[in-house]
Amino acid sequence: MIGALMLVALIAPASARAPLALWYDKPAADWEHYGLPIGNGAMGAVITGAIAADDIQFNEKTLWTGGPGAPGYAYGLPPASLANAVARVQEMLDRSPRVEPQAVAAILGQPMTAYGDYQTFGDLILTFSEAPKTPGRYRRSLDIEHAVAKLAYTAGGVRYTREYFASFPARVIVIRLTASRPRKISFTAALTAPANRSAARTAQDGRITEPGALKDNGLKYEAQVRIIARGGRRSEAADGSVTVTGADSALLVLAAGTNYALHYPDYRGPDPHEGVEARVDSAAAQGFERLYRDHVKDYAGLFDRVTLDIGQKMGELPTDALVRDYGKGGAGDRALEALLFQYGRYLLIASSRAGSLPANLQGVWNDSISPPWNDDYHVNINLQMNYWPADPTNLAETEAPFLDFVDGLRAPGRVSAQRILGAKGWTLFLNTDPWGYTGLIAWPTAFWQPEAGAWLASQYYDHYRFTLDRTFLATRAWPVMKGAAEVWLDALVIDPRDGKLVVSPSYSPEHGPFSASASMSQQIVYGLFSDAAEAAKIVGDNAFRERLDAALKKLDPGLRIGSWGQLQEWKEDWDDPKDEHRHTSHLYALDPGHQISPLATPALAEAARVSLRARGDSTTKHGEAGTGWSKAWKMSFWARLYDGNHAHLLLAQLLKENAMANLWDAYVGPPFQIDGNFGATAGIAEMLLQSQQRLIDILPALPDAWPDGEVRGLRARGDVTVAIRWRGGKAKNITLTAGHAGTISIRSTLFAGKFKLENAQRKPVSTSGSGAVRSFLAKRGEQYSVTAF
Ligand code: FUC
Repeated sequence: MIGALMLVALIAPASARAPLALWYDKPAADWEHYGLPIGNGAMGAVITGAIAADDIQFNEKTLWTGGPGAPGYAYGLPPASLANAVARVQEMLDRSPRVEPQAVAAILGQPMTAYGDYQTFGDLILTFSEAPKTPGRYRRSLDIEHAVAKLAYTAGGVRYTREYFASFPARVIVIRLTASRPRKISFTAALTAPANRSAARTAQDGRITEPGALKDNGLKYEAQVRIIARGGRRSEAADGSVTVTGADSALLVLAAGTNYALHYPDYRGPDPHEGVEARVDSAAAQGFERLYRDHVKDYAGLFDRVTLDIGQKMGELPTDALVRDYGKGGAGDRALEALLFQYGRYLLIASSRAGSLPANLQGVWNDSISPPWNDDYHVNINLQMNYWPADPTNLAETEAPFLDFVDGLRAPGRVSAQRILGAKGWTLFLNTDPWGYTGLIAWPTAFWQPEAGAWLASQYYDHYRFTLDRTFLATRAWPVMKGAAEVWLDALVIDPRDGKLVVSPSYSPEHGPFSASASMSQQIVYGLFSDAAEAAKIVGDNAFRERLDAALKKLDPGLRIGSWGQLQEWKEDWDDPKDEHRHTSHLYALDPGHQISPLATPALAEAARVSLRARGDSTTKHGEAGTGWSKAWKMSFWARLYDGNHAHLLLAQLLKENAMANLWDAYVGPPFQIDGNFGATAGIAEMLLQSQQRLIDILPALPDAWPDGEVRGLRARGDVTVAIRWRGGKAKNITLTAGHAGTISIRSTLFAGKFKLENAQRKPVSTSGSGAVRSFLAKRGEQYSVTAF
């Protein structure tokens, strides 16, 4: 028996299990639907995998037009104070409760001058003159457990392989070309770039160098590729290309950078030449094996923290077929759902690492010089959503660029708050770029979200809740939160209707009229003030806490139940039950806020449910109801309402309507917009574990479609790492690892029956509480396990 088991183990060791991967049996039909993204945060590339001309489009996050150096750039600031104009709109709203967005934009809007666009850096094109017309056994894949893309095909009895990865430790993109027989690698490598820059391309000693500057703003950039062939011959051409003939294998390393620096007001740093050259040289000296080992160690160190088993079975289908066939039920559907969850984590690691800009609307991947919405940072949902999965799915490190970026908004945001609102503190208004654009644009239905700073600041406090890191709270979160709160201590006005403190003018994102105190505006400010009051207590800023407490007493929290049982979107009962607009922003207090919950505020939770049902789930004939991010947000809303089946329905709709063949989220059809990916991953995490009510809520919204499963490594607020195993829809075992000492409260159906709670030494631990909620005292660093009998 033992012998037989060992034999099985030898034939099929656990590591031989097929890794989580996307794969295709043909080259990409296009970049957007079929390209496979790799990235190390700062750099990204998309692998489309043509045999004869392999076009490796690549990016570096800081290559942007616009900003300082571009004619007319002024950070979006109006030329003179807008305080009087804002007061004029407030008076209009005092007279009449609703004013059309066009009228307000005519008074407050500003031209969007020299805002800029995120740029494609260019393409590294590998031309294989001897490539076959019809290759055999073609396979293009992206292994998301190792973050390696691979292409393989057979021709003339030779198996050719191309591997591609983006190394964070080495800060380069690495490509290796191999063949099953010697001397079979022949190709030409060349760089291309769009015409909106001065590019000087040269090749020498196996190195292509392309320094240049963007015509628009003078931003300097450089790309370098080193081509190291084993065996064969190498030659350089005057056009800056490098040709390799008859080699056994070849290693290519690509690095790119600019002289951008996240530094207001100039946003310029050192010339990129030295840094780029040092990176390619150091990578080339390391060689493929070491680059690969260090990359996988770094990547897996993050990715492997969370595993999800919902009974998925990948089967033999390529990913485009899996997407096409989705909806038939069973293990194949679960395979795609589990893959989408982990793919969101993959994309976050690949597009957001310390030392660069945060993930933008397309993460780091963009093949255009004028991408949709400039591929910027929209802050009325999109940038925020990008970071929703970071803490819950155990990827806190990926928040580093987000935190650096928001820290960096304070300096320009202070000028904007003063010039536009006449207020102290910092904020921004709808969208921003890497150049500190914190002022206004003039698009009537999307230009006025002055609470954006407050929302971003709340995310800092949420990060603190997950980590309980007091140094972070005092040194990073507090200055950001305090500054964001100062704006509203200054800028709130008294509503003549009821004497409450309100935001005015205020606008429910991209929807309806301008009014005073749209629900979302009030909820965001209320949420920030309550978080900041709590934080002030911890950091000992009592004077500020008193100001916040006093304001909170008079602040309208933005929570009203209307005539048809809905949660009102505005202070007046204007909601239309037939309205299917994609934004459901008035549910902010349910998610990501925490003012509404079925346990603490059941009536408001019911009203949120009514509103959500009316808004609908899917893409409608109006076109924009079901953007990817809108569905993803609704997943989280339903999860927080404890309706796992409805959350799952939205996940299914997102997979059917918004997932492209490469699992990138489509806005509606194209364009690709990555927030839906990140939001879906966060939504799945919310279905399995929640912790917003000082309670670790186990399987709060488990859908019927996932009766049995196991998740390991999710994070709960209070610095707890959680694993859950469930059968028949009920938790059977919960493991909690406490990062801090203190009381842990858990809510689970497991407590309905007999259970035991033990520490790592299998000693019983006593619990208090009754029914579904039990508490116990945890020691720092200890692991506890709750098991159902
Ligand atoms: C917000 C959304 C839009 C789009 C844009 C990038 O303004 O309302 O739907 O996602 O961001």
